[in-house]
Amino acid sequence: MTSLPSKKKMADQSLTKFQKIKLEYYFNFFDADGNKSLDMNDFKLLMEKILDYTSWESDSIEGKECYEVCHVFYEVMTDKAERDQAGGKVELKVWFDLWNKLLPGCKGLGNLPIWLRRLTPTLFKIIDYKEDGVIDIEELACFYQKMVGLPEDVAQKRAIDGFKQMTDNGRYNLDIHGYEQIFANFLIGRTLLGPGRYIFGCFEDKVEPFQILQPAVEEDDVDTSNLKKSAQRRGSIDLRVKMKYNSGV
Ligand SMILES: [Ca+2]
Ligand SMILES: [Ca+2]
Repeated sequence: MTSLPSKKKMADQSLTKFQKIKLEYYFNFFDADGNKSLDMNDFKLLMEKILDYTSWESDSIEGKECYEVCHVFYEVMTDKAERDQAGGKVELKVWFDLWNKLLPGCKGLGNLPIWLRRLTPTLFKIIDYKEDGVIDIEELACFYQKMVGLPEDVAQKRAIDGFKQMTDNGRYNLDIHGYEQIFANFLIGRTLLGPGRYIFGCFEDKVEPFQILQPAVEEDDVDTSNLKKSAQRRGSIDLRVKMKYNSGV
């Protein structure tokens, strides 16, 4: 006679639609071939993409660490799917079910299992390609464009907006400690509020589908003479973002 209320209470803690939108972007990051299912082929493709983006050698400390963290992630996820689901496919439902179990009562990344917790500092290192221990606006824009796949002009504008939110208008450095807190907000935040929606730079595309985006800086306005080698490898995005940020766009 008294079992129904507890079931209702559990349902109230299930993922909100905003959390599902955010978590789908996280899923898409790992779904390197884009077929809406995670498997070891995605792991191989993602590692190639990361090494190409970061210029880490596969046998470097960073490359090996990234390989190990990501490999464990894919292994655990596929093992879970083997155990819990017929066919063993890690599709979005499995992903949402996982977070539905983990997030109720979760206060921060420290409450997550280690194989998920270790992904966050790995992501931070990938974004921080200048290796100075803080993420800057140029790095964020590069990540949005090259690793998330946003169009260049969208990536630049989103990085400017996101950086302001994630640093409280530049008041704080976006170091690993700040990034982990924002990542926790990305996972745990049940509403639109908070800087966590900028982790993958994409959230606004879903909640504001008719948003008019700022036009990209014209090619003629960009002085590319001082671009360093690393910026050239990533395209001219660094300099363009800096110009837009400085001009207050
Ligand atoms: Ca896939
Ligand atoms: Ca940096």
